[in-house]
Amino acid sequence: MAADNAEIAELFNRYADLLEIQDANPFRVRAYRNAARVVGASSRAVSELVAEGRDLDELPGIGKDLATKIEVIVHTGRLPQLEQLEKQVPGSLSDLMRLPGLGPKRVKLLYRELDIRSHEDLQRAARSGQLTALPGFGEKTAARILASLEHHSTGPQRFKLADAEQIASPLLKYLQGIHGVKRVEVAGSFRRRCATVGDLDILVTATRDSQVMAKFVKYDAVAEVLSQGATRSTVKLRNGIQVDLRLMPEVSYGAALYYFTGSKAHNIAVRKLAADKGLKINEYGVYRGPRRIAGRTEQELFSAVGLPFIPPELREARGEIEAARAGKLPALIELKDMCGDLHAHTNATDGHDTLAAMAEAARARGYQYLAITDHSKHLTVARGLNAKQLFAQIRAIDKLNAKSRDFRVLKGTEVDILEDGSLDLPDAVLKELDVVVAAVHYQLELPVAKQTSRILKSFDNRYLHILAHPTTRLINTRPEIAADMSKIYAAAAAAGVALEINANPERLDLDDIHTRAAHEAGCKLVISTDAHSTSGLNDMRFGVDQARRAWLEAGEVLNSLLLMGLLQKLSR
Ligand code: DGT
Ligand code: CA
Ligand code: CA
Repeated sequence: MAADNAEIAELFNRYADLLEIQDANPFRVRAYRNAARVVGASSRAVSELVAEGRDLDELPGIGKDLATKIEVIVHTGRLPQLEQLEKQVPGSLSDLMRLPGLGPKRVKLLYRELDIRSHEDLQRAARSGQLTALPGFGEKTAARILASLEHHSTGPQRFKLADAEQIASPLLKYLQGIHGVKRVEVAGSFRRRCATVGDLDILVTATRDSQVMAKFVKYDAVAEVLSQGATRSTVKLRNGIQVDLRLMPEVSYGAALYYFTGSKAHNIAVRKLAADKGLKINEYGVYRGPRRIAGRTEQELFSAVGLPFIPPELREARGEIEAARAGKLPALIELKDMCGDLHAHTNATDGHDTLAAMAEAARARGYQYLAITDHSKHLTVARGLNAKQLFAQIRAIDKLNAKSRDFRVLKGTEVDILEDGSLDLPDAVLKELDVVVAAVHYQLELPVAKQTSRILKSFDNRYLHILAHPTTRLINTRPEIAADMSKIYAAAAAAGVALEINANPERLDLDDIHTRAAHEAGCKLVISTDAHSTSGLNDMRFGVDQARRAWLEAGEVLNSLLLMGLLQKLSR
């Protein structure tokens, strides 16, 4: 099988990293970053487009030259230009670029001056105090680098859910295409929609003559076959993810799906409940003595133990079994309940698409509204807007809105929360906006007391509506800020400030646990994509997943309300 979207994107990103370290033309660097983003976000496997003979230059920002490179990667899994460049600069420098605080300039300096090529080299240099001898590297920087290296190396690598989806989808297609295969489904943490997954647990049913077990281990992306059997095999793919495949009899499919969806703690609790009724549950069914009384579907299994169907997202032994017994399971929010998005960027700052294109994409999704929330001036790397530029955008939005009746672009900002807790734009402009989203973007290492009071202080500004990505974590890359979240929830609830579930799959912030705590503390909540392009609006479903894991119902998320209801609830 050909290279998948994630592999193509990875090669382009690495190439862009090395070009940047070599001070290449910024436009060239941007073109490769854009290609990585477009391919990575594509809902279809680019290798299929190639196989169908489609013109890749239909993809936004992909010209002839990039299209050819993509084809080469699809066919060979390699980017020869990258290999060429790696003869001049070590490819591993690109891993260093992904550490927070290390850009191309610093990585180049580390390499030139101290011959640092890897995480290990860097850790050694930071520990021995060598780093502080370099210009621009103080004690603080060295400490931060050490902290992030440690964060990186803790525990086994888990895969972000969106990455796991990119990996799973061509594999599922491959399995479905095998003769005799009937059902194919991913269970485990993937089905529970956890923010990250450790491995993929796939279940299949098939006819007797199907070659599915033999063909699974022959999948092109398999790097290593860890075990192989008639009904169970485990492989490791090239990108490092492990995949378990189990072939189940049709009569046991529901029981197996249930068993391997987990979580383990949930399963144990339900097994105990069943035991009290004299029943035994395993991956083949529900048994009374030797007799199987259920197992073909999950519904059958739940009925047999006297429970209503419990959605996979709730199966964490966090009170769902008690709620199910009492008939009090929440009616979980769904993607189709969402009426709009409250956090999006345009090419006025660091977004890729125009205001009009973003609005049109939101309308095409069936939304009623989209808040444009470009960055404020303090965030210079994103070319944040000053008051004057924001007023200009406000006028542009008025003009756009004058042309449409059924859709409204909301005027907004993602304003920086400064170190003293004040906001980066004057009240005179904030009061002109429909949606003021505020966020912490720098000074992430403040001690708990300072960070907490900084955020609490920002709530004093009565124009602030929403606190964006409250913990600022980036999954697998940056830990949560040190802040007293329970104080923040209490203050937000009291002040009427809404908290954001940022749906970007790199963030998912608030996560499920924080969201549930915030909800219980009485906070208003929104789900927003933080889209930096029209395709970024598609990330909404990942935020909805986390909201479901937090037990939220439609109506409990402000942007599941129609425009008038939303504006009413947003107001403080
Ligand atoms: P992960 O892969 O770390 O993201 O988390 P899960 O929940 O997917 O865990 P995993 O892959 O170890 O197993 C999938 C499900 O299968 C798990 O939630 C419960 C079930 N399961 C697997 N092995 C066992 C076992 O030995 N005993 C029990 N009770 N359940 C198991
Ligand atoms: Ca798993
Ligand atoms: Ca597993």
